[in-house]
Parts: sequence; structure tokens; C-alpha cells
Amino acid sequence: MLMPRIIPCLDVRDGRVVKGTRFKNLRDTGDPAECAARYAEQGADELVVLDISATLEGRRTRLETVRRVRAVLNVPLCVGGGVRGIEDAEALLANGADKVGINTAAVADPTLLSRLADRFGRQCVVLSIDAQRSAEGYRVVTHSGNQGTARLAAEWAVEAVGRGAGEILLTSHDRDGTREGYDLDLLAEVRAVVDVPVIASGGAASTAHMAAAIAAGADAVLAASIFHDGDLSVMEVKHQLRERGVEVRR
Ligand code: 0VR
Repeated sequence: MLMPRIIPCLDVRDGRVVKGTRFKNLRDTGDPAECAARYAEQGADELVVLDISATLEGRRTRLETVRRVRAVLNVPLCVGGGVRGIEDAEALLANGADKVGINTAAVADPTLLSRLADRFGRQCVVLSIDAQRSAEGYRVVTHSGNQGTARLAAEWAVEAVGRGAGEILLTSHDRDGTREGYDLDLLAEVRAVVDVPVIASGGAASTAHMAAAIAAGADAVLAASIFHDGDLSVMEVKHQLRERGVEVRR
């Protein structure tokens, strides 16, 4: 059994780290490279940078942000947000990303996943699923949470892994930024149907939340708010998880 990874997430808009709730009301929380260096120092096992730039200019600075974060990071780096195809993925990987997160473009054209896996290896291909609870179940949402789809999270995860996704970044849109804890039902549903690593995301506010997600089958736990707001350091999270009997990397 691999040790679970603790993954801080930098939501970056136009070159600045931002944080909101349910993808709205975004506030500036710092410089990406400074945040990355702090988390690496604290013992993060991996870092996710999610580019949610609204402007073309912001998307142009994305590669500069990746280069600056890469320069200070000594752990794997996954970059997502606005990745539309092979060229975008290649540019990110060439500038220091180890993995690329894809959401909207993969829902629009699922064959993109197999083309990415064939070209770069499936370990580089992270399918990002943003899911919203609905009467029919957990519905996949795209376009930064602004677009509902007919896809249900678990069945989309199965299809995507079959097409080459090597990992699933599973974000509860309902829990994002709320500090209410991960959506464990969503996690259990996806965990039950795929055998690739699953990263729990959205809602973390305590080590108890993280331990619960790990117990529900998460291979990694991602958090943004609690790290950016300084509630907990990665080091404190790891110490508290060890006290709970969860073995994590030193
Ligand atoms: P926390 O609840 O703060 O730990 O959030 C973790 C995770 O939900 C966020 O880092 C990130 O996935 C939110 N995503 C998006 C977004 C935030 C704002 C705008 C767009 C998006 O497209 O994923």
C-alpha cells in the first residue's frame, strides 16, 4: 500500500494565487512561486497548479508561472486549467510540469485522453473531474463549474481510465472552499469503479477530513484554503496524520 500524498493546490488566475468558494468570490492569496517554495519546505508530496485565468494575457503567463514554480519545487508538479489539446499539454510538460490535468477538453473529446497517454505516457494524464451533487447523482461540471453535463462522475471516470487517464483528480464543486470536509460519498463511488490513483479535492478543513478521505480510499488528499489561509501547515497535517496512525512520507 503506497503512503497517501498530501497535495497543496494553487488556483492561479492571471499569475496570482486565488481562492474562493464553489469557484466564486476569488481573493488574492499570494505569489505562486512563493507559495510553492513554502509548501515544498513544509514537506508537500506533490503540488497542483490550476490555471483559472480569465484573460488571454493570464493564459500567456501560465508557462512563466510553471517555470517559476518548477524552479523552487523538488516534488512532482501537476498543472491543469484550460488545457485544450496536445500542444497545450506539451508546452506545460516542456516547461516543468510532470503531469497535466484535463477536464473540459476531455469531456468535449474523450479521444484526447488516449492521444495524450500514447504521446506522453498515462502517468502524465490526470483526468480532473469536478462533480456536483444532483437528483440523478454526481454530475460532471466543466468550464470552471459553469457548465453542467449529462455525464455522471463514476461512469465518466471508468470511460476516461479506459481511454488512458492515469490518475483522477476528483473535486467536489459543492464542497470547494467550504471547509465542510471532502464529499466522501462522491469519493467512494469513484473509488469503487477505478483502479488508478484518486486524489480527493474540495472542502478540506482539518486532518480529520483528510484521514476520513484516506480511509474512504483516496490515494492523495488535496487542499487549498486551509494551507493558503495558514490554518495548518503540511508539516502539521503530516504530524497529526501520523498520530492518527496514518503513515505518510517524512
Ligand atoms: P479547497 O476546498 O479550498 O481545499 O479547494 C480545493 C479545490 O476545490 C480547489 O483548489 C480547486 O479545484 C477549485 N477549482 C476552478 C476552481 C476554483 C475557482 C475557479 C475554477 C476550477 O475550474 O476547478
